[in-house]
Amino acid sequence: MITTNTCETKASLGQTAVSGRLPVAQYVSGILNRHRAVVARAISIIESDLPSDQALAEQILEGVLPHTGKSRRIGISGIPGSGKSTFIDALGMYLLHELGENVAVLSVDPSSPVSGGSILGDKTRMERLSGQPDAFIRPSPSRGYLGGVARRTRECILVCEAAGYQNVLVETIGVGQSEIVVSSMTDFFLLLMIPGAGDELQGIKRGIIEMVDGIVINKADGENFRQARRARSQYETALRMFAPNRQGWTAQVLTCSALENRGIRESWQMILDHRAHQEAGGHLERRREAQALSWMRELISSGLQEIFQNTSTVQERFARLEHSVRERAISPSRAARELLDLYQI
Ligand SMILES: Nc1nc2c(ncn2[C@@H]2O[C@H](COP(=O)(O)OP(=O)(O)O)[C@@H](O)[C@H]2O)c(=O)[nH]1
Ligand SMILES: [Mg+2]
Repeated sequence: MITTNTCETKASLGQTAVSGRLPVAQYVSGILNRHRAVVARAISIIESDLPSDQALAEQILEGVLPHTGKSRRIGISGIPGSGKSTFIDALGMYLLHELGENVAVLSVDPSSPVSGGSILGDKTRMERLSGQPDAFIRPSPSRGYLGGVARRTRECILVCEAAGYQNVLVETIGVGQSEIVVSSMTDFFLLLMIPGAGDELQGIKRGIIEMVDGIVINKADGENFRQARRARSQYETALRMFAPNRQGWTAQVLTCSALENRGIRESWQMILDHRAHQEAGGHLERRREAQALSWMRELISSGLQEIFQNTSTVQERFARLEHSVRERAISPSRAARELLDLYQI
């Protein structure tokens, strides 16, 4: 036996709590058999910064890669408090109990209090879903990389996919850049909004809208109901100013109340409609191909940067050149050139 329940609890507390490592094959088979504790431990290894774990993570990923690609990858973004966790809780329950599907949730939310790698706020707000055997919920500390999206989220998606989760939902806080990152790793990018919070704040004017596949205005209940309806028609008008995106899809706008469980079915239908559109036009494959290639390029750039910064000659000169740039004794481009030349030698 590979795991016990306590093992899963430990794994969900983050890398520091994971003691010992299994052989690669056991991670791979555990993942493929949807052994939740093993999935959780594999994700901890992927998120780990230890060099020895990085090699193991790569091997695990290589092992599961042939079994990836079958899930619906859905990014859900919105400002803190817009109801993302509540929405995911309701949507997850709908997927499980109305459609008989399963779901994995990767939640990256730097605004939530983090304790030992788990995010307390989200645990409590996905109360119903977190108790379900067919739901896997994994909060991740963001580590401040790329506007709040955990660096390894992409790889975690692959692990969940290999584990046979039909739907992988990625919750992320909307702080500008994170939307770009999440939309670059998902098939459908949903922006959850609330009435009356201001367009600017919610990303409407920052070019985010061009990446959005759908908008859902949440909290359309109580005294917010009318305002939500009004917001919906305003966003619909605003969206008409944009041509359909490259895939020929025009983002839709819906309203819902995650709290009262209304509009969840419709939101899911929008995602399914988009999926059908993507599949009919061969867009899904192209989108994923483009995503994989840009991911590779991104890894090359960050890898090169790491090698560069770890080069001893560069390290020796870096501070001095920074000082000179600050003093305007040397131009930034000249300083950069000197450092790059050092690296090339
Ligand atoms: N009235 C109302 N409140 C909601 C709704 N969805 C979420 N909330 C509340 O909004 C607050 C923030 O929700 P949460 O899901 O944590 O938002 P997140 O930060 O985007 O994940 C909580 O107090 C929720 O109970 C909704 O549909 N209607
Ligand atoms: Mg949340």
